Amino acid sequence: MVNRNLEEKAKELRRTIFEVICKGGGGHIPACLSIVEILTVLYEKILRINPNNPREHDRDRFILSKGHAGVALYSVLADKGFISREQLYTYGHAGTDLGGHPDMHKVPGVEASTGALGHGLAFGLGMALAGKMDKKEYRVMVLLGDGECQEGTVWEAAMSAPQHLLDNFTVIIDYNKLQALDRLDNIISLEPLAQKWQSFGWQVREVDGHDMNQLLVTFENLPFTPDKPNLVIAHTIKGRGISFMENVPIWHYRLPNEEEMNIACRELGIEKPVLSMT
Ligand SMILES: Cc1ncc(C[n+]2csc(CCOP(=O)(O)OP(=O)(O)O)c2C)c(N)n1
Ligand SMILES: [Mg+2]
Repeated sequence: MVNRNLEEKAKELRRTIFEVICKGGGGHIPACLSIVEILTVLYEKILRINPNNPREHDRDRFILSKGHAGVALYSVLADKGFISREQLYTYGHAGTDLGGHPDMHKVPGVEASTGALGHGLAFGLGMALAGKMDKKEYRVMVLLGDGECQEGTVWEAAMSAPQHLLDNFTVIIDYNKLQALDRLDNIISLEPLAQKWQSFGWQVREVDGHDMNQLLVTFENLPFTPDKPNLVIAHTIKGRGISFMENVPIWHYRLPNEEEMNIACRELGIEKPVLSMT
């Protein structure tokens, strides 16, 4: 069962993401808000990682393939102690190592440099395959955007993983039904999504991606079946937690104005961020 601590963590993560992006002067708020519960459960309960030794050989690997939500990853890495709170708030300011897209060579805990969509799955597949070949116990998890699934590379890697019997490999799709500026269904629909992956040889589960009980039970039951890679389709709401951003495409790029910031802060239960000029 999810305890209050986990609920608090998720609430805190939402607040931090909003604050860091507003203070940094840019970023993708709704893309970050749709994965808050997924990241909270993974980093609090599932991933075997060590902030004191981020490159420990036998660690689990998590790849945020939808790298434009990098601030969500930075925020959780700061909470776990991979980076400091001070460093987190350098985001968007001159000289920072925390770019708009995460860089594995600059930020401890970032396993793959992502942002050009469509590469995280193949990257993770290689890690999972290496783990199997080396007879290691570590698991690899990759979080994809649903719009990202329109990239051809996703399907090449999706075809390959079952061939290698990679039950140590888990993909999570953040199925918020929106890509940059429209609904997926108006551009290229993914449906029938679960059946597509099943037919490629994956074990598929569908969950409410904001329900941490469901997420926890699902991740605790990995692997779903021996010798098969795992797919979790997480139904989410882009912009979850800020009413006027939820499911509204234009917020993919926008930053709130004064009035919108007041409303968002009220809903998140925080003070209005002090914006600095750098
Ligand atoms: C290869 C590539 N093409 C285009 C972009 C520009 N881009 C950034 S975010 C985004 C939308 C992605 O949608 P989705 O994967 O559903 O992520 P969400 O914003 O819903 O989290 C696009 C097209 C990119 N980063 N990489
Ligand atoms: Mg999306």
